[in-house]
Amino acid sequence: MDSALASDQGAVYLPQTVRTAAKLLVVGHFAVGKTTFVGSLSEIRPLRTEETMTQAGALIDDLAGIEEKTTTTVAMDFGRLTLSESLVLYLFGAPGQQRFTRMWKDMTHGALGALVLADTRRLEQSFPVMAVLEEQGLPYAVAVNHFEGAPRFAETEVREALDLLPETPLVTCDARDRISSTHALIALVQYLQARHTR
Ligand SMILES: Nc1nc2c(ncn2[C@@H]2O[C@H](COP(=O)(O)OP(=O)(O)OP(=O)(O)O)[C@@H](O)[C@H]2O)c(=O)[nH]1
Ligand SMILES: [Mg+2]
Repeated sequence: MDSALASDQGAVYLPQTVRTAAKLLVVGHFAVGKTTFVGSLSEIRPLRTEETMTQAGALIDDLAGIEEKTTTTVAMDFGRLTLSESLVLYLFGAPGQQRFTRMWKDMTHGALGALVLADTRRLEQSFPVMAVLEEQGLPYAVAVNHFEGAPRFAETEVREALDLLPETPLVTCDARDRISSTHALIALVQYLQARHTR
């Protein structure tokens, strides 16, 4: 399936028809695929703040299953996606290491909502992330970023394991794939719109 996003018209500049700009966060625990997700979706060259991970972090950062990962986000990712003629999304990717939690708490200011990326191999690591969003009163949807070899669970099992409210959207995505990532983001946007109009 090919997409028909406004951004496909190829412009780096925003169309004059854009009336609404929304700030959305892409959050999740360490190495869940946030930078990959923002990079897949952004129509402009994404801003990244990757730094090489040091041996000092080896005991803290759990790299099981993602041994090829050598860098980590130390401030934020930033990207832009024009979703329709009138709506542009500004995507802010959070850093995943726990020592940066305070920093991304500040990133919630002015955001309309957040997409929480989760990994079925370490679902429990999503709890502190969702706790911050709840503390900040920021609505969120959850997208399971599927890694090869990661267990696949039924939606009800994941909902239960993450203790999600019935209204919280839960989708699956591949953060490396633009179309799949777009669908995950649309689930969040639709949820936010429904909350807004209710
Ligand atoms: N197989 C698979 N690999 C992925 C997927 N998404 C990301 N990766 C890989 O997983 C690793 C981690 O991705 P990042 O995008 O850096 O993760 P992050 O959440 O931004 O990491 P931190 O900023 O360090 O917390 C990279 O090597 C990606 O290539 C996915 O959907 N499937
Ligand atoms: Mg990152």
